[in-house]
Amino acid sequence: MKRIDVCLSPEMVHLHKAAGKVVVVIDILRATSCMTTALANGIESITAVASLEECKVFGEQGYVTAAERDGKKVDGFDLGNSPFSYQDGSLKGKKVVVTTTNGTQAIVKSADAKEIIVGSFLNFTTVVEYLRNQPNDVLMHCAGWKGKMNLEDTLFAGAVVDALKGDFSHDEDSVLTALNLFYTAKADMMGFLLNSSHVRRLQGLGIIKDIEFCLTKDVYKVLPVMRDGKLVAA
Ligand code: 3SL
Repeated sequence: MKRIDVCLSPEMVHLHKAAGKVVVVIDILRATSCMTTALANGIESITAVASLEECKVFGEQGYVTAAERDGKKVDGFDLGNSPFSYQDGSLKGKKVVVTTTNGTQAIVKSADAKEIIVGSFLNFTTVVEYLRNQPNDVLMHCAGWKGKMNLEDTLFAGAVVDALKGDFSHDEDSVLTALNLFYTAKADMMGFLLNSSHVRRLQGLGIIKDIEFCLTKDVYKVLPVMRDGKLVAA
C-alpha cells in the first residue's frame, strides 16, 4: 500500500525524506491558496523563490512580482499575497514570480521530491483525487511559520489524510497529530482557528476576508504542479 506522511515544518523536511515522493506543499494562509487561485484564474505560471533579490531579478525579465514578508506586501513589488489580487482577469496569461515568508521557502525545500504539487482548501478534492490515483508515496509538507508548526496547515494535512484513508497507510505520530487536529476542528474550522497565531496576525493587519476565503473548500478544480521549475495548472 502507498504511504502518506506529514512534515509539520520545513525545518524537519530532511527527516521525512521527500525523495521519490509526491510532495504536497501547504500554506493555507495564504501562499498556496494564492497560487491555487492564480492558476485557476488563468495565470500562465508561478515561479516560487526564497528571496526578495531573486524575485526582483525575475521582475527585470518581465515577470509580475509578488512579495510578502510578515503578512505585508513588500514595497517595490507589484503584488502582495492576497488571493483576491488574481481574480479580476487582468493577470491572465502572465508569468508571476512570488516570494513569501514561509510558503515559497517550503516549495524550495521540497526540491528533492519526485513531484511537487500545491494544496489548499480551495482545491481540496482535486488534490485528494490526484493523490489517490497516482502510484507514489506522499509527503504533506506544512509551511508553518518561520520554522514552527501552525494549526491551519496541519489541519489541512489531516483533512487530506482522512479523505485518503483506505488508500494510504501511515505510521508517523505527525500524521496522527494532523488527523486528530482535523477531527477536533472539522465542525467549525474558522472558529477553531480564531485564536491561532497567524489568524490573529492577519486580523491585526486588517486582513479578514482572505482568511474566510482560504478556508473555503473546493472553489477551484485546478491542480498546481511543478514543471521545469515553475508551477503550472496540470
Ligand atoms: O508565509 C507565507 O508564505 C504567507 O502565506 C504568509 S501571509 O498569509 O501572506 O501573511
